[in-house]
Amino acid sequence: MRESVRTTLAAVLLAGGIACYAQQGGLVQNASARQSLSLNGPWKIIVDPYEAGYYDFHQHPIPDGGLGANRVPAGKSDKLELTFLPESATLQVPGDWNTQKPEFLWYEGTIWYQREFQYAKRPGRRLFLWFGAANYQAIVFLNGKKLGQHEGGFTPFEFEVTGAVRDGVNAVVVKVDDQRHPDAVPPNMTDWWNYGGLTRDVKLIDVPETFVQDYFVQFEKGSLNRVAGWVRLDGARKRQRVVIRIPESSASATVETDDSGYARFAFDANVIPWSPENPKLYDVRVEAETDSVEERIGFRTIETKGQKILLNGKPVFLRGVSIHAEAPIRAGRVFSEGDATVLLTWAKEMGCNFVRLAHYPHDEAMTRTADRLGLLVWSEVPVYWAVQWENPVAYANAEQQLATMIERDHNRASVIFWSMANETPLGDARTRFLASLAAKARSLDSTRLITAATLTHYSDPSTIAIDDPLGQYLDVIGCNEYIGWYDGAPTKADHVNFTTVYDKPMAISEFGAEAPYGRHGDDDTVWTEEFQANVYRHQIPMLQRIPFLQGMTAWILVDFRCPRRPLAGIQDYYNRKGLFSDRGQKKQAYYVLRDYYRSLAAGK
Ligand code: GCB
Repeated sequence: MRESVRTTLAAVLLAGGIACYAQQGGLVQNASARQSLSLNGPWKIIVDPYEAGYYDFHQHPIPDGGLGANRVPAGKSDKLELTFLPESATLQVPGDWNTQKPEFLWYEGTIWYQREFQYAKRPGRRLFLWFGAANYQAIVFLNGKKLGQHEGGFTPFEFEVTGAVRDGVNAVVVKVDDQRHPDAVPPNMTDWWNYGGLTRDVKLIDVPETFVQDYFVQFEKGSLNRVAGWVRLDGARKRQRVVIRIPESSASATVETDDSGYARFAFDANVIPWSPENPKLYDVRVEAETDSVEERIGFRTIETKGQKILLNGKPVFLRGVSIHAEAPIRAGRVFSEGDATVLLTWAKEMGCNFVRLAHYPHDEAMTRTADRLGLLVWSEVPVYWAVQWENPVAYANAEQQLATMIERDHNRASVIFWSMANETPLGDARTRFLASLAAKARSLDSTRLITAATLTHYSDPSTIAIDDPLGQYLDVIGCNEYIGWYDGAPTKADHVNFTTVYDKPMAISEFGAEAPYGRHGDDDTVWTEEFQANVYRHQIPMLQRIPFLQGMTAWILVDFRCPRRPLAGIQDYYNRKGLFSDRGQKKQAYYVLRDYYRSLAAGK
């Protein structure tokens, strides 16, 4: 039964994981650089709203895995119903199901995916079946055997399948279930579309028996000429000599890994620091005796000093915008470099040096493209609104997603913030939960800043007081405020000031107003472009008055689908706070913000 699956998950997550669960810590780093067989393309599907392919009529799991067994009729009298046939419908992977067939737009539940692949195994190689993301729960089978399962819609997971892959034809079956649950992360209620499916790349990664499983390469904290980090090997030959090399700067270090395959390194390197103005990336090679891997990495430092944020030792003001992982024009979840380039180029052209990737880890293409284009990134886990703060299952799940987000992107220069949460209600249990997440993030990565988007409140009618107790666990305090939209008229901003109890920088992580593109009226008429632009015009002087403000991310770059937004003829199930429409048209507010960001960039 569903509940028993979820309870087992809790037990396993709390116990630190066992083999049957997808490997989430210790994933193959830099998966895109690895030799692999892409499993993207058309997969057969079976829509299964009752989960009849997994549970029998009394709701016990079917012993052989049901559809996961991938059986074919044994002969003409076999009454097999649970089987994929040549007539089965197909869906493209990667891709959400909602935008691939009109009848799936609102679907929430289970869809089974199946595809075959040919493989010629090579001795001495290890194989990993890798998923960029599946929203929300995936149960994975290979050649009729259950490999395990994974929960969390936005982070990669993998299974080692060295022994399970056959020479010749193989079949993968995945049950993907995107039903929402109150104990999940995110919980039931969100302000975005619950796009289901195998939403990111799927591949079979092939690595040597002992391989470079992970590495972290960055400036040593506080230094602009020393590179430091670590490397970890996985496999039988844990002790090896490993060279970390930056050929362009003729810098390298040679280390010996220990019995666990781990070694730290630090070496001088004459490299140009990465910044939005000069997003310089270097080829970095990690060469072990049995394996080597290469990727482009930028070097920069990020820290706070009092109420300032310092990038490469110098104060930086974050001119930002929030972005949902929703592709404009084609619609649907972002999954490619093309999607990422469109969104991030629009942000860059607007004068941004910063983006908030709301409200969950986006496809790796986004952070890699941000590295390339020169955009600083706020990266976030979907600890959103009303999570079950006292529930250890929810905590374990959130921590797992956080750890995997950090693990996947810890070599991205663009990423400067790990965000723990968005708009969570005040309360001791919530603060304990988030403090613990923040401690976990710091233990995994001491080089980046910890933040969260908090809710604001007034200490008197014209003063917003920044005093959320969560602030003590953060480096930068994110604040969402909607003066002019949920909070009064646009002109209210003319009289509001901010105070803080923290000697820390603050970033306004959301502000904005809603208007469909092309809807016009005067400045006081809601749902018009003029009203939205007016909100921005009154926000900017208010934000300029906040001495401890070090950045802002307007809500939001592009209109996005949202089931909570039914208003006919205006929202039509879109959140219309975009500066661009979902068709890529610029609204008036776009120009207000662009002009402000350009003047900031010009130092005015
Ligand atoms: C918020 C949420 C964001 C919503 C936005 C809105 O405060 O953080 O997820 O989409 O407001 O448009 O209401």
